[in-house]
Amino acid sequence: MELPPRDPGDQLLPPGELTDIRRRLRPLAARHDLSAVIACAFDHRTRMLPFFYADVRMAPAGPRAIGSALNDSGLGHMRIVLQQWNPRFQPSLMRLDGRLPDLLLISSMSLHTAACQAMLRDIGCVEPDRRPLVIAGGSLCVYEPWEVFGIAGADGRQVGADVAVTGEEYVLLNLLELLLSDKPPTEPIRRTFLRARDSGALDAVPGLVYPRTDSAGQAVELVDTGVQRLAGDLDETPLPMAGFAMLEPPGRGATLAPAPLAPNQVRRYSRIASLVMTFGCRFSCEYCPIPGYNQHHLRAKSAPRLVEEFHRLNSTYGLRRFFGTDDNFLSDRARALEILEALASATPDGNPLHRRIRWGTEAAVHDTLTMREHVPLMHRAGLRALWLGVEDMSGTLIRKGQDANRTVETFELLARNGISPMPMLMHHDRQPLISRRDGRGLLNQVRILRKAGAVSLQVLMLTPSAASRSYENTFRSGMVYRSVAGRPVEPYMYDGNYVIASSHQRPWRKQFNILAAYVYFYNGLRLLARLARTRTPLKLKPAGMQIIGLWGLAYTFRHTLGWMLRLMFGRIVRCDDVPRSPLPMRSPDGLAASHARAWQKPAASATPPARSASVG
Ligand code: B12
Ligand code: SF4
Repeated sequence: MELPPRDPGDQLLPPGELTDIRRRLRPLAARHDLSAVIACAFDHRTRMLPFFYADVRMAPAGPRAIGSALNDSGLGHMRIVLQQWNPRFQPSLMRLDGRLPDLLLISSMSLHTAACQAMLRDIGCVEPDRRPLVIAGGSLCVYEPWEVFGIAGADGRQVGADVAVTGEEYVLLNLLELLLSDKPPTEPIRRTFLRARDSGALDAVPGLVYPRTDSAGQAVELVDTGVQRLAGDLDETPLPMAGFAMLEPPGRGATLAPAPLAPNQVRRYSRIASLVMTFGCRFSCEYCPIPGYNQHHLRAKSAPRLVEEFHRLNSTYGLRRFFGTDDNFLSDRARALEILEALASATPDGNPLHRRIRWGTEAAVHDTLTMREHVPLMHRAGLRALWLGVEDMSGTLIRKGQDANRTVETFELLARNGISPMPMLMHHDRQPLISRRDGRGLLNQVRILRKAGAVSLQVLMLTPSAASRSYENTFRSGMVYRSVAGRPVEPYMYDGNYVIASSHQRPWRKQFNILAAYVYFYNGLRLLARLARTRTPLKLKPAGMQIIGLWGLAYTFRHTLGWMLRLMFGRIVRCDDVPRSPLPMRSPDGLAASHARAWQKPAASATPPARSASVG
């Protein structure tokens, strides 16, 4: 089931409200000398193709957006710690200006649940009176907020976040405004929070999940204040520059360095800068939670605002390579054209912007083809790579107005115009490795795409995605594995690289097929061929991607080969139920919680069932 939308007319924030709350917060924050650390959870076991390189060489936009929003609202001392760069970071040991910060904000994707929970366990060791207010957020909390509560701590007691934000910047600012309006200057903010929580004041802030605790401080149930209101006009979000100025320098230490990464060092570690341009997609694939998350709205920044962001990030930090965090950049054709034209013609400080920036993003094949006459404009705007959701060209899996011919046409068109086409394929039970009669086979399709100009390759196994329409049925059908050869399926394995949901008689062959596709695409011979053919509009890019691909392939083998052997020889135990919150969840009125799985009744029981480390 998708996340439930708010009532029509109440899905977007009133225009100007996000700007207003930022203004309202500044004088409030000035009265309190608050400090904050934002930690981004990252499970290093996920390092492999097809995200190898981008996973650690692109400082994620979520924690940076939160840092920029807090900075803009007047919070003074802040640091952003990326576990991608600081794998040994321990929140309990962090000190900012010689003291534990007032706020610990943890950002996590579902894939990195184990790393997120480890940080929560660690900060849970600090005595409650000294502990920072712990706020969790990011897509883990949007889709499965219960994962940050009721975690078994070192001494057997439950630990967890104080509150989960199931939405974007505005929800956090809304919470802070509530707390700071009521906080005496000398009171620790966590104490203010606990007072607000126990008085029911948090219920007025949509987009939170918080635990109700017993006298021993143990969570007995979760209260869900509902789905967030979305910022409809993304120009109202704070500019993203500040987020880069507070990054913790990479290192092996458990604590914080005395100063953040110097501005002239940012580009060295974050080779790519992700940038929010648009949100949402006009399609509605049943395995994708994105349209539901956006309550079926398409949201965007204006063209002048994007010109300003690209320019300021380039001039402040020397950043040159960008990645638009779009779900489907070309969903809104008119808006996309406006942005492209502005980027192609912008001359801030007198020099053409497009000469200094290169960017890539995601789009659908169909939408790209309907804009075929604008592909040269895309190139003039600095666009150099387009990740395209090809899925399965035969249409067996999904139809989004694309077929093999249209896909090939799109790839050739982009490649001719110097834009690298980057295919994203989805492998599934019904797709063979090779097909002699038609083009259904995985390798057949990789071959066609390679010939049409594909520069990189992404092949992911169709894997259930929380809050997508097909999620529950995939579990109920018995396809999803709980464990294989005694090894539990953990959250970090839900990335599409592991075969963890299949009805195939020999699922190891699916795992083998993915590896085979990568070996077919990334190999020494192909690298040599690409090096010999650099006089194309794509120049050295295909060869460069071969090198990154070969490097990532070694990691992919290391991580998934053992899993393939388990699938081959081990016993597969399947999930017999859908993962759900072990703690009862309810809305403030005692009705069904918006972020609980749809059929999950608000339970009366005050005793949470025991947690299990495995999924399912
Ligand atoms: C860019 C991107 C990537 C990049 C990330 C690179 C990087 N280092 O940044 C790459 C290509 C590597 C990638 C890979 C994957 N991705 Co990805 N990716 C995205 C994408 C398109 C944009 C992310 C982004 O920067 N958004 C912009 C920022 C500003 O938004 P945000 O992160 O959501 O943060 C906002 C809120 O969540 C909140 N917030 C965030 N953190 C915090 C913390 C606190 C304390 C608070 C209060 C609030 C808060 O405030 C922020 C500002 O509004 C999103 C979809 C989307 N449009 O968001 C998917 C998305 C994050 N990816 C997703 C997935 C599943 C993956 C993969 C597993 C591949 C796959 N199977 O699809 C891999 C995992 C790789 C890995 N090892 O981590 C899912 C995550 C779902 C989940 N339940 O966690 C998303 C949401 C897409 C989806 N299916 O819905 N991805
Ligand atoms: S086209 Fe992509 S982003 Fe849009 S709904 Fe389908 S999978 Fe999601």
